[in-house]
Parts: sequence; structure tokens; C-alpha cells
Amino acid sequence: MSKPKRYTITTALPYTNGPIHIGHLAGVYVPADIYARYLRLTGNEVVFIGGSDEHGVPITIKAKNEGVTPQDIVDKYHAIIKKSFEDFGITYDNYSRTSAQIHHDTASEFFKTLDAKGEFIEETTEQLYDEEANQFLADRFVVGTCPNCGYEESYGDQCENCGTSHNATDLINPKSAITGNTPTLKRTKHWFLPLDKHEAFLKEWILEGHKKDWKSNVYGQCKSWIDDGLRPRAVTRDLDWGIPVPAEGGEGKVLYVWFDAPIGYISSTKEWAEREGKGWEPYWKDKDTKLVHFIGKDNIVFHCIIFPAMLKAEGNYILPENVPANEFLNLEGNKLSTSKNWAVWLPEYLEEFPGQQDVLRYALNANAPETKDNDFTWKDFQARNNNELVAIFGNFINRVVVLTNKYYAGIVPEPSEFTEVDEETLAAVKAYPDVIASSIERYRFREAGQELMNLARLGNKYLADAEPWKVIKEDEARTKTIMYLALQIASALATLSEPFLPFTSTKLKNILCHSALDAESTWNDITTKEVLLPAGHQIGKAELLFSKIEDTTIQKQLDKLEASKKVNEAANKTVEPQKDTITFEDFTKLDIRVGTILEAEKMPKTKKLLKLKVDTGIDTRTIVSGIAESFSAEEVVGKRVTVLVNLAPRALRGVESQGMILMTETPEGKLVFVNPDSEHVVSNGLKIS
Ligand code: B3M
Ligand code: ZN
Repeated sequence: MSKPKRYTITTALPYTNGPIHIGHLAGVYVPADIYARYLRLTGNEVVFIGGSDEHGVPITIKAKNEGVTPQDIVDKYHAIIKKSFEDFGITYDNYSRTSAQIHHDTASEFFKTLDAKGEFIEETTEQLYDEEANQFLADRFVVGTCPNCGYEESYGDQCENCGTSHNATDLINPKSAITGNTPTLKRTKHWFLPLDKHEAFLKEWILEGHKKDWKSNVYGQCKSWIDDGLRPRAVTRDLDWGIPVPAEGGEGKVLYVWFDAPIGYISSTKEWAEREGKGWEPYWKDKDTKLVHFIGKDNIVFHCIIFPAMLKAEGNYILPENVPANEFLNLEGNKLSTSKNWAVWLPEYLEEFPGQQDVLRYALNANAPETKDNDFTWKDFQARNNNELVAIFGNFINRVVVLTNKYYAGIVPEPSEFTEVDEETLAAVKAYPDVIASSIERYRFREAGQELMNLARLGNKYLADAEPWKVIKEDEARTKTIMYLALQIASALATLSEPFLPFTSTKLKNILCHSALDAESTWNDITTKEVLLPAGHQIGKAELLFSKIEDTTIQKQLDKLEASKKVNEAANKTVEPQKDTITFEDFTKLDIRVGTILEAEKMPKTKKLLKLKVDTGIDTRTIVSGIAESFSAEEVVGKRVTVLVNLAPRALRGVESQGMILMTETPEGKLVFVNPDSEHVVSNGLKIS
């Protein structure tokens, strides 16, 4: 464990255009919370910062789609997001929002400082413009082909496929996201941050300074960006939602959302410091402070290149020490998507799995996309719970607590001589704080979580091998030693599980009555203290920490996803365009009657064809119909159907078909009969009314 320090930990500010889902949690918020909790437990000075990103085009688009104002959207989702983070146990010191006055002031000041220092280039250039919508097309208001990877739905400022960030005018074949029109070009003035000017510094700072300690995915993205050559980036936009540009000629323009949002970390820190009666500056300006940004991979460029260039240009700020960006989490084999409702939403989870925050935290961390994209499946979630949390952790604790109550009325017994196995077990337990710490400090949270589970495994194995329930019959002193030792492991688990399973940790500390101890053990105490739960200490009764998740619960979640899939398929189905107009005379030529299917048989060696005998009211005739993939021969016999009787006969596989059964297709692509609803079995031909 390293020496205590001051840490500023930030998490990507989620856009307030929807609730939080498991992709956000696994990528950013769960690892960041593990990190912050761990650092606090090990005696560091920590400020853990979050907030809502309330500017930017995603918000405006959502508001447009719902016919409400952007303010309505941000108010709604800020409240939902903030509450769900609290309920999920994300321990922010401050969760702010970029619409707060303190943020508007901070971002404006920041801009003005850079402007006054001559750190911007002001330039009038041609930007994409939608003549019909009467609007410049910035960022997500325009989509087109990514100049880097060829992805056809890249946004104006960033490609979600390859992660590169570009200028809207770089897009190939751009289209307005508002009208679908091809944009024109229109001249407008903007402020540019000349990234090229910071190239030498970025090269030295990242490529030389962080080659070893930054994750390879993060370093790799930065390198390819720098290698491609850095260019000036516009930091203002012709939009009406955002922070007004505080400069002459800035009327009607706002700061680019990616200029103001990272400054949100600073304003959120200020808001916290004001509330706490502290100074905010050491957290951002003291070079002994470690600044760590938790983000997803699509935000790397902004946090590793653009924001540091801004901080450097300002001159007084520290730079991030690390940016441990994660890759993406998929769900049941498909990309998570807000618009396709292909997600597990945090507010829904909290409602449907009350009191089970730790299960999701554990499963997400165990499968976190730390080095590559990963898949979340409900089956894995169930297995992590049933096979690890219940069968290992929960089982161990339950045995220890139940037996202590049964044998010693819940009082920690006095141990006698330790055996060699006891000594080895104790030594192994004492090593865990360092083992877990070392993983966490290298941002390997999955590994850290597995080490915690290994400690529970160790406890389980110790009990299973020592068999106190048998030994008690012949050796009371030995049983006491076994139980004493198992209780020490339980206590270590209560403390070490806090970053990963905070709700369980609290419950377990209560069961073990940690608060009645003279001093509750810290992380480091587990290694250094002789005993964690002294003999004579009274513990409480057993309580279930985890419970088995049944197949039916999992099936419900899978059904929910299946329903989303169906809705999407229906929405994505391309509707056939309307055919050419026909005249009324053309239409009256059709002789359409109601008939009844008398007999049906599958045509041999065909997949689609049924041979039908149909009573048309005029006669009984043979019709060959291509419906065998949707209907069996048996189910159509006796069915009343609509028949076009004057269609020229046609031979199909050697059988002459003398008419056509009218069918149509539902939006889901299912064939259905055009069903007559009269009780009459046959009709008299087409009536036009
Ligand atoms: N809101 C993008 C995102 O949610 C953005 C992050 C801002 S962090 C300063 O992916
Ligand atoms: Zn791309």
C-alpha cells in the first residue's frame, strides 16, 4: 500500500437524456466507487466528483423528439440519475449539474482566461448548415461516414465506432439529423483551441511519461491521435442550448459541450468545498494531488488530449495522473442501446431487485470490460450470485455466525494453541489487504474482486477441512480455536468487502458488532493487528446476506429483452413503398369472392405451396397457394377466405391454379388471411360501396 495522499477522482458526467444503465455502471461508476471507497478506507484524502452533463446536442435532440424544452429533459433525468446513484451506493462527495450557476461561472471564467492569454484562434470558416431547419449542424445534429473507419453513422464531432473525434466538415456524405437533408456550407465565426500548439507537450507527457502506467487501450488511442497530427478544434458552437460564449462576437453562440463538461469536474469540486467550508484549489492545483478520471473508451480523446491541453493552456492546473478508461459492455451478445431499449436500466433494477445492489455491483465488476469489450448475460449474473456470493461468501459467514451462536451464545471463544494450518491460514488472511490493494492501485478491479472472493474461499475451505461440527464432540478446546480463527476471517471480510459489496459489508459489520469494538479495524489493521475480534466479544444473530436467484426471475428479465427485440424488429422493418396508382376501372376488373377451403394438401417437394380445393360459390376449383410456411394443411381446411376468381390460370409445379387466395403481411412480417367477416359461406362477387 502506498503512502496516504490527496486524490481528486472524477467520473464521466452522464448526459441527462436517459437513465443510467449497466454499461455506464460497469465502465465508469462501479470501478470509480470501488477506488474511492478503497482510498478512503486506507486513510487518503479523497474528493469523489460527479455530476450531470446537461448541455450538448443529445439533450436538445431528446427534447425535440419529446416535444418539451431541454430544461424539462435535464430536470427530469438529473433527478432520476442522481437518485439512482445514491440508491446504488455510489459515494459521491458531490454530484452537481452543468446547468448550475457555479458551473456557468466557472466555465465562462475558464474560457475568458484562455481568451485573454491568446490561447484561442478566432476564425470564420464554412460550417454545415441545414437550410430547411434554419440551423447550423454541429455534433450530433449531423451524421455521415467517418473519415477514419468508414462507419456510416458517425456524428459530426465523434465516431462511436472507432472513437475518433473530428470536425463535422470532415464527414463524408453528411446528412442533417433534423431533416435528413444534405447540408450546405455557411460562414460563421468560431473560437478554436490550437491543439497543434500543444503537440510537443502532449507527446512528452503521454507518449514518454505514461507509456508504462496508462492502460494500453488508453495509451494506444492517444498515440494514434498524436501520430495523426493534431489540429485546431472549435470550442464554440452555433446553438442556443449551452453556456453563452463570453466574448465579443459570441452572441448567439455557446461553448462546445466538450469544452464546458470537463470543467464541470472543477465546478462540482468548488460546490462541494463551499458546502464543506474547505478550499477547492488544492484538489486541482497542488501538484501532490493525484487526479484520476474514470471514463468509457469513447471519452478518451477528450480526457487525455483536449482537456489536458485546456488545463495546460490555463497554466495553474494539475494534469490527470491516470485515465483508466474501460471498454464497452454488451448485453446478451448485442451492443447496449438506449434508443433500442437494449439495456438493463438502473432504476428498474433497483425496483425489481430490492436490497440487491451488491449482486449487480459484484457481477458487473466480475465481468467488467477492463481490457476488451465484454458481455453481460443474466445467466452469468445468476451464476455469480448463486455460485459465489451465496455458495461461498454467504455460506461461510452463515456457518461462522450460526455456529458461534450455537456453541458459545454468540461470544468469541478463547483460542488455545494454533496448529500449523491455523498459522498458515492466518498468514494468508493477513496478506489479503496488500494483495487486493495492489490490484486496485493498478486499476485491476476485476482481479481485486476475485481476490476478495478468494479470501471467502479460504474461510470456507478452512471450516470444511477443520470440521468444527465434528470436532466439538471430542475436543472443545480445538473447536474454540477453529471458531476463533474463522471469526477473524469473517471480520477481515467485513472490512475488505466494503469497496466491492458495501451494503453487505455494513450488514456483516452489524452482525459481527464491529461498532462495539474499542476501535474498528481499518484496512491496514487486518495485516498488522494481532486480533480483529477479541475473545469475549459478543456478536449478533445470523442474517441472510445473499439469497439464491431462481430461474424464473432470470427468465422474466430475458423475456423483457425479447420484447424489446420484437418492438425493434417491427420498427426496423422496411415498409414496402406504395405501388403505382391504378384506375377505378382497373380495380373493378377484379372479381373477388368469399370462398371456403374444402380440402388442403402440401405439394410434394415444395416448402411453400399448399394445393387447395376451394368452393368459390360458382364452382369448386383448385388453387395453389404459397402459404405453407405460415399455415399447415389441417388448419386451413374449413376456413373462409377471400378469393380472386378471375385471375388467369397458371401452372405451378404441374398443377393448374385457378385463382388466388388474398393474403397480406403484418408489420412483423407474418402472413395473414384477408378474412371475410360475413356469415355467408360464399359471396356474390365484389361490391363497391
Ligand atoms: N456526457 C459523454 C458521455 O456520456 C459525456 C461525458 C462528459 S465527461 C466530462 O459519454
Ligand atoms: Zn470511425
